Amino acid sequence: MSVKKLSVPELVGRALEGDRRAIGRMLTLIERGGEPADEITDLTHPATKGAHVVGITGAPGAGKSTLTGQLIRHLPTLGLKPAVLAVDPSSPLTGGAILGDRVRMDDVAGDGGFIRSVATRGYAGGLALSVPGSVRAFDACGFGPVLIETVGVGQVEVDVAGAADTTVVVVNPGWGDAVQANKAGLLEVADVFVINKADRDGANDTRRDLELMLDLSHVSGLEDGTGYRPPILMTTATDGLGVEAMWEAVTAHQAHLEATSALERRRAARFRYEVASRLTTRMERSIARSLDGLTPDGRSPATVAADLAADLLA
Ligand SMILES: Nc1nc2c(ncn2[C@@H]2O[C@H](COP(=O)(O)OP(=O)(O)OP(=O)(O)O)[C@@H](O)[C@H]2O)c(=O)[nH]1
Ligand SMILES: [Mg+2]
Repeated sequence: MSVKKLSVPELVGRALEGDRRAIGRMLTLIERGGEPADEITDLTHPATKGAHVVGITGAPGAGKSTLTGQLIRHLPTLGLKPAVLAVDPSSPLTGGAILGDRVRMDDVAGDGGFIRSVATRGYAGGLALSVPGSVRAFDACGFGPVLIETVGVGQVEVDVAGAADTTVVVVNPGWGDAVQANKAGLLEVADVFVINKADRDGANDTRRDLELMLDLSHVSGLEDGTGYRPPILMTTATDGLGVEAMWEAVTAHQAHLEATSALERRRAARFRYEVASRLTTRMERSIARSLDGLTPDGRSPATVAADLAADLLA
């Protein structure tokens, strides 16, 4: 039977048993939002196991997908079952021409992992709900870590960085790249820096720039008073060089979070952010409904707004 014909509880039941088509369908419903997505949230929430969530972000073309592709190969050798959420990838995973679509991307993950790409277009604001929803679904289905690839610019980044336990910021060698990352606000969210394309000239200059900026700025880990300083790793993602060490740095950050109460704090903040996003969505819908067909009736706009607000919050 097609998974499309299943009720939401049946679908989630199958997904939790590991049925890949059911998982894919469940993710589609989460991305669409609305009542089925809320129902899935209620059903998957009790099954979560606290998977480590790792954001991989950086400028377009920095090599995020290539790095993610290497991790997808490396992590199963450590006994892990990774899932990837690629948010609006403009280039296919691993950067090669072989991976044109989702089905073939999924082949790369093999039976051990799962790769999902989400378009940001047409989902204005929706990512704030669909990203945590998808992460929760992967976690409930036994995947971990969950890797989220996203281009580090604008609101998408804000929504996604908030969803991760550990954020990896990918920069490239070359004059000014670290400065650009700083300008884009990426320094503050970085828990681990990766200078990818280390096969190119200037990797050591970039490392020096980053060290200098870390000395001068208030980066996330130093900020929380635990004395954590984001390490700087070098990788050549196309050859897989440095990828194991990069993962060790990510794991070390996770251990740091667990040893301090930082993990709990981050997850509590993430929970609040998701609740706030859900509240905003509900409020916006209610507001749209009460504005529908509203016409001037002699009362001032301030009075109309106050009266509507009283109704909405009643
Ligand atoms: N020389 C070199 N090229 C690399 C390396 N890693 C990635 N590339 C190449 O850089 C290009 C971009 O790589 P992607 O992995 O698609 O980069 P991305 O950050 O995912 O890009 P977007 O998703 O478009 O933002 C591809 O042509 C890769 O083959 C590396 O370590 N060295
Ligand atoms: Mg990419």
